Amino acid sequence: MKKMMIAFAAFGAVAVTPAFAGDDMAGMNMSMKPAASMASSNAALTDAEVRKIDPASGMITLKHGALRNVGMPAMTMAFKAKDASMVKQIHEGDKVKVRIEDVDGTLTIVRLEKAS
Ligand SMILES: [Cu+2]
Repeated sequence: MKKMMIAFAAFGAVAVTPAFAGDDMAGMNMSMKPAASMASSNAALTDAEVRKIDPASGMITLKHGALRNVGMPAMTMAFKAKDASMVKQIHEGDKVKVRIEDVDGTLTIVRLEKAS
């Protein structure tokens, strides 16, 4: 009887260890996802200058530096502003820092800060 108990205890330990390891891995994956998305929202900002603002369409024309994440060299072009509030907080000629991302196929200003 004593031998059976030891055998059960040993079996139990072996069976439980991989399960715990699996939970650990799942926990790590869960905690890494928010970190990855935070890295995305804190991604590098690119210097740009506001050339034209069209409040009606929510488009902002920027003379922008190279945008590595969307594979675009420096140029002047219009972008969709993610929030209408972006259009209100800037004026033509302002120096800004922006994050441009491809949102469902539309190059969109997802972050906009005034450069000081
Ligand atoms: Cu461009």
